[in-house]
Amino acid sequence: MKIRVLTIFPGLLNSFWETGMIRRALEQEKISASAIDIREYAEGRHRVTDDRPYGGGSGMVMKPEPLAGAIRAAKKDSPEARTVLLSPQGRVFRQAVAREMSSLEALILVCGRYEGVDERISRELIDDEISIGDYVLTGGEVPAMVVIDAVARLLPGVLGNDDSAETDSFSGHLLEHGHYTRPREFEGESVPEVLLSGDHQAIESWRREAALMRTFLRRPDLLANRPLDSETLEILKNWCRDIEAIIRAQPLRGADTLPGAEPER
Ligand code: 9D3
Repeated sequence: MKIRVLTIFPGLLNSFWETGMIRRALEQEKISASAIDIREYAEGRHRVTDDRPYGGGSGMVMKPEPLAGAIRAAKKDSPEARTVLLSPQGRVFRQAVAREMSSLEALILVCGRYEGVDERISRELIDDEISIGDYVLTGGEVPAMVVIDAVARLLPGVLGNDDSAETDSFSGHLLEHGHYTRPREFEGESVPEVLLSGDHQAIESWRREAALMRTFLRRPDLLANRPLDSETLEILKNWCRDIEAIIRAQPLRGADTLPGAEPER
């Protein structure tokens, strides 16, 4: 996959290209990627890329001409590319969007700065607009790195293990169980016994239940409106039974009203 990032701060991506999975993917030519300085397409001695908004107001807008020049040059270099603008107005980036993008031959990522880009750019030269979530950033460069990171790890041969991208937690729509490594005891806390048992079936059941409990407590939205497999339903029903047993075992007025209870504060 060929990736071009158009930005007025190409240096922001230097350590990104030089580190970890992206570095290896570049070295192994699973991807080709680089940042292009939009300023190189700006005219005049000062190569200005922003201007004041028509109609007034605070903040600046990215001028259309340098952006159009940079996008057209990138498109000429990879005519098959999808051109994506990173902007707070875009559709929200999710794993499904990453999966969809991972099948593209080429990707041009346009990073906005200031208040945004001139609307005529998004109308004419942009195929898709992406936001990484509902919080305010200062520009599209960090979102571009988020997109590249999520997409590149899905490409065949980029992660060491070819199928680990698919077995990862989001593919199953659950959070993962906790992970443990040596030592067996760390600052008074032990590793769950079952993980040391060598009983692979018991370990597998424990992990499923731990993942489901963590998801239920932290991200119940991931469980709602989703078809659950019979094994998951069985675990949920067992929790229900346990919770009902606890509730039924309560005296009618609750332990806090029994003689000897702590007075309420
Ligand atoms: C404070 C400025 N805001 C006015 C209420 C609008 C605004 C303009 C430009 C907010 C953020 C930005 C810069 N952000 C991006 O370019 C951006 C972004 C983001 O801020 N959040 C999540 N995803 C993205 S993708 C690009």
